[in-house]
Amino acid sequence: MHDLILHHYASSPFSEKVRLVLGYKGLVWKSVTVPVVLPKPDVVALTGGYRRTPFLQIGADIYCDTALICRVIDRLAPTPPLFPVAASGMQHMLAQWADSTLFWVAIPYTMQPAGAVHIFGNAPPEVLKMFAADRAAMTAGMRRPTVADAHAQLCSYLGWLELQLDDGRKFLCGDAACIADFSVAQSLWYIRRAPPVATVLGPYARLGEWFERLQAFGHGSHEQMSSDDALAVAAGTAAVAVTEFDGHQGFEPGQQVSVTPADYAQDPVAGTLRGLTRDEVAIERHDERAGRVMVHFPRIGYQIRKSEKKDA
Ligand SMILES: N[C@@H](CCC(=O)N[C@@H](CS)C(=O)NCC(=O)O)C(=O)O
Repeated sequence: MHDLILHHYASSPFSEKVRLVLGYKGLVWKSVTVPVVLPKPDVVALTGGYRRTPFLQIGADIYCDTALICRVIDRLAPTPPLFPVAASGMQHMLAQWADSTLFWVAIPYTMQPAGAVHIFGNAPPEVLKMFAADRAAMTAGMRRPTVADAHAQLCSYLGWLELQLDDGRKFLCGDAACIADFSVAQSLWYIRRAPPVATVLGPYARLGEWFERLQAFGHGSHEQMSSDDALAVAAGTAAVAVTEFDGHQGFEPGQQVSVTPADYAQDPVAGTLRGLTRDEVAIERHDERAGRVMVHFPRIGYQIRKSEKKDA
């Protein structure tokens, strides 16, 4: 099997979700550090325009979005399972809620001035300005909660999570960890990075113990890799052949399409449609430096549109 190459940066909560999953599975992986803000030329060479963090590279296959990345990791390393049967359908719904609703309350809450000082450390004011401008452009059109909204909503959500653990269970959906635990953990991890605002977590003792259990999984073992080397891996490898195609979704294999996140960072990725299932879409594209790559997205949260040109 080719190496698992995670493209990420240290302070990214969604990356922490995947790092913990890699730890849970006890995996060995390569770590490529990507820029926190645009421009991201080496990212775009691999993804075709998707700028969000993290993404997973396996040879010339690029997996975008942690929902898909976690499924791919679980497929490659099924033990211990990330989607235990006993955790039922609820694990998926809880994970989706945490990745969207909880995340978009945890971030604005943590980024209030008292928290931002800790998140950015000694970064000069230009860096803060650049970051704010980048994220404002990325979320244009989204109504983000004020700090007051975020604080109130966060307290409700933390109360719900505490209640979920009320019967003494070890993890959110039972006695084994599941995808929902990792999705919720990333937001709490981010809040905890800013001690003056992390006091909000204080009253939730069970949640605190649960978080320590998650943290104990660690990050597996990894080695640093340069983005140049990651590009060379893609260029020197053939993407896996995608064969599954659900012809009932109004698309045909070989069609030119674009795939775009439906929520924020709506940068379309254009390519030739190769794979389509209920859960996943795969498009093939060519880049001067990365060569032929297959870029995979989850089906949920992404819009596929036909382009004009047809593939031969
Ligand atoms: N639905 C995506 C969301 C990823 C996401 O929003 N990541 C943040 C970082 S934690 C991001 O992309 N920020 C902008 C950037 O890194 O360029 C996923 O599950 O991977």
